[in-house]
Amino acid sequence: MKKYICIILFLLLAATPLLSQSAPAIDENIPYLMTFGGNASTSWGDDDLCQIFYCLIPSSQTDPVYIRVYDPDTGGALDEPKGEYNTITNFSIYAGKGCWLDTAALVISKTGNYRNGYLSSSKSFGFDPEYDKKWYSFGPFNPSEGEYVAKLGGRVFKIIAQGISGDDGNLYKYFLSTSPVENIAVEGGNLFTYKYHLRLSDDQQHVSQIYPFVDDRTISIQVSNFDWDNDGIIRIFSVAKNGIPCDVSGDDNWIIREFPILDEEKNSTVEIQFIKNKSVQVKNNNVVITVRNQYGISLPFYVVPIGGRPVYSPKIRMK
Ligand SMILES: [Ca+2]
Ligand SMILES: [Ca+2]
Ligand SMILES: [Ca+2]
Ligand SMILES: [Ca+2]
Repeated sequence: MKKYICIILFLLLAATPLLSQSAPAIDENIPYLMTFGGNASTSWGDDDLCQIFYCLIPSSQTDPVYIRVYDPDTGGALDEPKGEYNTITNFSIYAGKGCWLDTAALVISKTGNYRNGYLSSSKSFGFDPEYDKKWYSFGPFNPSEGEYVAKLGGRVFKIIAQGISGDDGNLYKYFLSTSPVENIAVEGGNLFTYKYHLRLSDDQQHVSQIYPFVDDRTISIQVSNFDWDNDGIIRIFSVAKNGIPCDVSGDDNWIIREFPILDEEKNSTVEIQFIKNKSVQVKNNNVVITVRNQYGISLPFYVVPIGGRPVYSPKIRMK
């Protein structure tokens, strides 16, 4: 009997990470997502004033889901002012055919119709104490409204956060929930993006990480980072890479570095780790990260890493 209790406990513990469906996820250890107002300067860390995330709902989920946004306003707590707060951010949820498949988010530049699919729900937020440090819930959404993507095993909704006007930084988080009033994870659900706009911690001991998935067509990856402000180190981990350093950008520029991908790394998750500068404190550091394959197609970052975090194997690297 004891043995079975142990097995059940193990299964419960093993299942726990699958339920961390916030973006950023707890395991990523990133404080907030960020999007600046439509008139902001890119030197504040947001290269295109727009962030596109996707929610993956497994086919097993038939009950409605909600996409919840924490602190959607720009003002009060958490956010980053430039002068007076005057920023409007629009959050829009897209569903239906084309919302994932034909998206321009697959390439790094924000060209083409990245708003493909049909607009299911939309709301703009400005300086609004009603939503300061509070959750706003979009939905309910019937999972069948999402675009069916066979290779992802489920249906996809898209959420676009776009800076409309103003010049301040909006910090926020997402949660994919089965409830409109609390965060209850969708079993087997996930969130992913092709271009991660994020805020690093002010804590110099802080380490964050994100998890691009490398598919079987990839023979090399280009890791790009924007406006890193020389804040510490970026390292790459995988089954074959044990913390290889990646060059970092300074103020208001992109740095692109290429790394080969071995056969053993195909169809697996890579970890990109952000280690804060321990000698100089860089505060309010907003950065943008993309990873592209040799065709220039952006790879997805999943908040719940596919297959779990990579574990480095010295034998693979030796070969
Ligand atoms: Ca302002
Ligand atoms: Ca706020
Ligand atoms: Ca905010
Ligand atoms: Ca920055």
